[in-house]
Amino acid sequence: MTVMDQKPAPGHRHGGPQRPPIDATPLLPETEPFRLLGTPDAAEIDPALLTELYGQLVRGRRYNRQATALTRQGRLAVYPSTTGQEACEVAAAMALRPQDWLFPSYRDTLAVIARGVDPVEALTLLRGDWHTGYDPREHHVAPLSTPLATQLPHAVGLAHAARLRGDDVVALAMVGDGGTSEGDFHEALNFAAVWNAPVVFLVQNNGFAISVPLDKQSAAPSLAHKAVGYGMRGRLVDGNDAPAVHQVLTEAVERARSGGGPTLVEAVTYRMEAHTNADDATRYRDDSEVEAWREHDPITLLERELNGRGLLDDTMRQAAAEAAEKMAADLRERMNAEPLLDPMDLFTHVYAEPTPQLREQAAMLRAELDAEHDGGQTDHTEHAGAGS
Ligand SMILES: Cc1ncc(C[n+]2csc(CCOP(=O)(O)OP(=O)(O)O)c2C)c(N)n1
Ligand SMILES: [Mg+2]
Repeated sequence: MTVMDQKPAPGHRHGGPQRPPIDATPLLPETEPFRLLGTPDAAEIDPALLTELYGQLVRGRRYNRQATALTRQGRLAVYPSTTGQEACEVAAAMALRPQDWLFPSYRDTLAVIARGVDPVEALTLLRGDWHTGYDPREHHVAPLSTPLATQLPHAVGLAHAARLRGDDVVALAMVGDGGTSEGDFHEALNFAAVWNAPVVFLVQNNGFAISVPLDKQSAAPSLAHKAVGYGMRGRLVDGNDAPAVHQVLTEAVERARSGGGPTLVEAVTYRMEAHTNADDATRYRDDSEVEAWREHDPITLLERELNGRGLLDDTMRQAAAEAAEKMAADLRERMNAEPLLDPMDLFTHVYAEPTPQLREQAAMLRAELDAEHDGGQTDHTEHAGAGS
């Protein structure tokens, strides 16, 4: 007998009604990205929130520029810029409470520092100095994840565990449009919905996965529509409208907190720069497309609103620019200092029990370093148990 010949189990979906039909309509995302700026509803936004967002966006843009400059100066190995995506980064961090957790991708350094992580420590991985430069437990920020979408099941696991323990914790996981094609995306969303886990997924649809444009990545009506197949609410928001992203994420986070389950938010934005400093975007996209998006820049949109409400004068503009400049100067100075590194640290904290291969490699490296230092000016012997 083959599987096809077997009778369906009682209660199996194909063997009879298992549960009442679910109306998918409330799960469906907006047909047009949700916006606040430039709409009558903008008048309702708290002025304090607008000015806070403005300061953070200006600081974020400056951070992006400084980090990119550091790659050119050989001080940073790689930097995936979020120029043009600052609204998503900042709003993600601001929607969370201190006890919540952020699960960032490699592109989300800005969200990480907006959450309170030291701007230099946030770059340690991208400098190639250490696996993660900050203690994830200090600010409840998971390591920047380079393997696409692997941070998503981690976020679901943490959120589910917190719920089982009765802890008031929401996890917000960030991923790119390309990351939504990964198996981990599917597994994370499926478990999140089945378990009703307090987790929010933020997809920053910046149009590209390196050189692959969205229309070659997905045939879905929108990436937010993917939520419906898992039985989860989908939301579509203009990712360059900072107060709109802030509102949608805050609603999703608070919904998760109150037991309302997970949400998938797609923020439509644009990657203004190349994938990283190691990429040449002119090989696969037209400059005119980039120019068109300049009209929809998150800082310009916010400035328009602030000006319209008389909330942004020259003094405030200057204060925001000066605060950003101070942060950049500090970043420059500290990133230009030679880091004190022990190459043997490569093997530390990789495995609790190092494999025989790792032990062998560690011994080789130690021998090379000792030889280089002419008989061992640097003592690496303390790392004999490398990997532990
Ligand atoms: C599992 C895995 N496969 C492939 C890669 C190589 N890779 C790095 S970035 C990237 C594109 C990701 O695009 P997207 O998810 O849209 O994020 P963005 O870079 O636009 O923020 C790819 C394929 C990787 N890091 N991990
Ligand atoms: Mg992308």
